Amino acid sequence: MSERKVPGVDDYQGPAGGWGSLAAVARVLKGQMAVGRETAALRRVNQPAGFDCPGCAWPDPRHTSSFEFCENGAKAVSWEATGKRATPGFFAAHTLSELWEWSDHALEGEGRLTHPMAYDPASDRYLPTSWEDAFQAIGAGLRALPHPDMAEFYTSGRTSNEAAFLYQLMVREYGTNNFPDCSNMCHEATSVGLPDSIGVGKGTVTLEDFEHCDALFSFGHNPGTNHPRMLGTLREISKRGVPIIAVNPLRERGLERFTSPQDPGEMLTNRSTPIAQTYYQVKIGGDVALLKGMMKWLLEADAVDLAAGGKGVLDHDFIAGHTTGIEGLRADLAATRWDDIIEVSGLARSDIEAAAQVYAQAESVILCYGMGMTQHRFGTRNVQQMANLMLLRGNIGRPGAGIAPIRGHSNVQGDRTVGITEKPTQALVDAIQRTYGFEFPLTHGHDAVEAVRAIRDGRSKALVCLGGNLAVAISDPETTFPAMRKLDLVVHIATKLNRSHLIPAKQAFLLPCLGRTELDLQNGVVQSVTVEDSMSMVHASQGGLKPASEHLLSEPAIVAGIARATLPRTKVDWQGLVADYGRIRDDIESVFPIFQDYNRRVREPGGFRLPVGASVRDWGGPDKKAKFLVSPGLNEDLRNNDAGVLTMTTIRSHDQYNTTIYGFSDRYRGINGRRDVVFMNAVDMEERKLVHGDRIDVEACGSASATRSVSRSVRGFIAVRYDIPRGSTAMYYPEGNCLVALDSHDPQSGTPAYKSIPVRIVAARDPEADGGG
Ligand SMILES: Nc1nc2c(c(=O)[nH]1)N[C@H]1C(S)=C(S)[C@@H](COP(=O)(O)OP(=O)(O)OC[C@H]3O[C@@H](n4cnc5c(=O)[nH]c(N)nc54)[C@H](O)[C@@H]3O)O[C@H]1N2
Ligand SMILES: Nc1nc2c(c(=O)[nH]1)N[C@H]1C(S)=C(S)[C@@H](COP(=O)(O)OP(=O)(O)OC[C@H]3O[C@@H](n4cnc5c(=O)[nH]c(N)nc54)[C@H](O)[C@@H]3O)O[C@H]1N2
Ligand SMILES: [Mo]
Repeated sequence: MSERKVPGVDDYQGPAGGWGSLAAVARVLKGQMAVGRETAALRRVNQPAGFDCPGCAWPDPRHTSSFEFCENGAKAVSWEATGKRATPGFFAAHTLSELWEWSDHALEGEGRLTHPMAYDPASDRYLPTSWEDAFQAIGAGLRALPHPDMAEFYTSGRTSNEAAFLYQLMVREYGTNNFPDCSNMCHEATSVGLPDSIGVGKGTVTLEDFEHCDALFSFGHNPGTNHPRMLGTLREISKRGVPIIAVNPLRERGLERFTSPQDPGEMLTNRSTPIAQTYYQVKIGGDVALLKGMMKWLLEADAVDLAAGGKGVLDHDFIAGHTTGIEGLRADLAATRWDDIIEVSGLARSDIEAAAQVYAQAESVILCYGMGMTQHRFGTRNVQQMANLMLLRGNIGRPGAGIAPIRGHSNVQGDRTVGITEKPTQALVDAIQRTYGFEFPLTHGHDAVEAVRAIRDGRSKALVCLGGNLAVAISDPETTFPAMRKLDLVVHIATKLNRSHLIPAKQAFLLPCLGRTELDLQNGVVQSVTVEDSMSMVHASQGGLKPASEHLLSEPAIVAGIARATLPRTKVDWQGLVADYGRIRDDIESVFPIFQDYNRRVREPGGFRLPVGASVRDWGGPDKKAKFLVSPGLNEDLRNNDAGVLTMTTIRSHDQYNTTIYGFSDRYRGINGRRDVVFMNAVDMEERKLVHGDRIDVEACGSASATRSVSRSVRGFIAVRYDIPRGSTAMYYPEGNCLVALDSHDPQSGTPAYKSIPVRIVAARDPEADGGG
């Protein structure tokens, strides 16, 4: 095939990290008009007395190391600490309809919000208002609803434990459990899948375990972009000679080789450290087939070894003493045919067996995974089969071994721990009753998809968002955007302007809050908040910068303001709690006893670890056993019998943080200055008579397009020939969200199937049409 030069598409040959990382940070800082604020901020990231990096939830080496350089963190911090401001003057100059035409990048690029604003339908603009007027109007709006279940309370995962706790308290006293949450779109398959199998919906490892593992499996996550500090850990593991096995349809550079900006030797000589020893380019959605293939081999090898008088390949003592359900798993694996495993995974039998061998030979294995496993219609089943694999050799609950879901937002795990859940337990009802003297219903509320459905159907009339960009993050904008316009009341608590804020209801409020980097003073006393990372470590975070505007309030103060105005007969001393966050922590401790001695322990360097039963082989439940869980089949719904159908996954570029688009490059994938790309396999392109750089249309089909008569398509993007398995294709999130029907989600966890969308790709009907960008 003659290779055409496509503007902005190159073959990136370098490692992850290295000088490119430093250059990229310099660019972002420049773009954000550095005024010294960012650099001051960067020195305080993840220091014992600094703030928690808002970039990701990867833990810090005891939170005491000197500043660990991370491109992702540097971007997140400078994006928040920017010198730019979206002032009332800015809002006076632009109607919302006008702003709607702006790109997501341009909207957030206006900088930090400075004043509480209220929507004025007559002029289609946000106008400044006072905090007290805003609170009163919001309170009146919420009280006017016929039933509390007609309001939705969304949380995004940057919210601190203190703010999240107050928020769930307010919502429960108000009377609903409608807690749509960003984790419903993220690791919900973990929160739902793992408790049934190991008794807890969290990871079981600590950072120390990575120093002792003998093999590491990485399924469906991209640390080079999304958790760059993890590359340091992977690099140490690789240097110890420990095999790292990557399972990912795309060859992600961060999983291949890394030059540590921390290592002057590597930086000066341009050397890099190889990461993955073996890279399995599984087909999208083929992971369960691979996992079942590995387990099938392990059972067979075990039988052979036992017959020869050996002690077997499985950990029989562990299985007998700690688990139930192995017989069901055996039967399921016996019924699973190699031919199907090979077809669905797209991998050779010898490769699958080799992976199983590495697993079997390692004394202690850690398995990490991310969105490539959870965001499928079978996300929960994926999670449970990974747990099965780990249980077969007792790889959970001992040093150097365990399962490690890699969380996204820096406090998404903590928010759940302190009560942001649509499925409250009787224990929570009792604890709140005991602490505050009010009761709330046990009935389940709405998760993210259910909340949008309720809004679509007119069952919910108000939406309050503590951060995030729900309308853009969730699937199906064609349903979501118009539905949200029909609301009576919308409240956004945010740092920067985004598209969700441009969908006004009858009444809409945009309330600007302090960010992590900023000094939070209450009654003249500096406050700190706390967060929980991916490994259940809780630690304090204290911002030091002068707030972006004198009109900002902290998230806890805003929540308390809304609560006071909404709940005239409240049982909670909102003002007292906000005056001293230590008191909020005392209350968290009284509602959640696992936070025992919270205020003292969080002051210790590095904070403390919350108990995780499975880490010490306490599996909970009446029988105190971990469970092998069977899910028959290999997710055949992904075997596109219909000729011509490809499976699309949606991924993050290197220059974005979820819906925040920092820039238009995706350095490690060779993309520069554009986002209108679809990564395709060369044979799939040939079959469609496409060449590299051709304009294409992508149309969702089958279950993704679901029943509604909406055509789900993306037009005029370009086809990029890429190293990805046949039948699999990828594009960026959120550009791809319009391809996912709201009803296309994992039935167990509700997680939208963002990563397995059946699509057809054809040459663009209008080849001159410009793709989005
Ligand atoms: N810089 C930056 N950092 C971030 C974020 C960000 O947007 N930008 N987001 C934060 C958040 S909220 C989250 S949840 C995390 C997300 O971090 P990741 O979990 O790394 O998220 P994704 O970019 O969605 O990438 C998922 C990976 O899964 C692979 N994949 C796709 N489909 C499949 C599949 O079927 N099987 C397998 N095995 N792999 C598959 C993709 O190729 C990709 O490498 O990162 C957090 N950190
Ligand atoms: N197709 C597709 N869709 C996806 C995904 C995917 O992989 N593919 N991933 C999903 C995942 S994993 C997630 S987590 C969701 C993310 O969904 P969200 O969490 O809703 O989205 P974010 O883009 O992280 O939110 C960004 C906004 O948060 C606000 N913000 C930033 N910092 C703060 C703060 O400190 N306080 C407050 N109050 N506001 C703040 C800013 O206004 C910013 O515009 O998207 C999901 N959607
Ligand atoms: Mo996430």
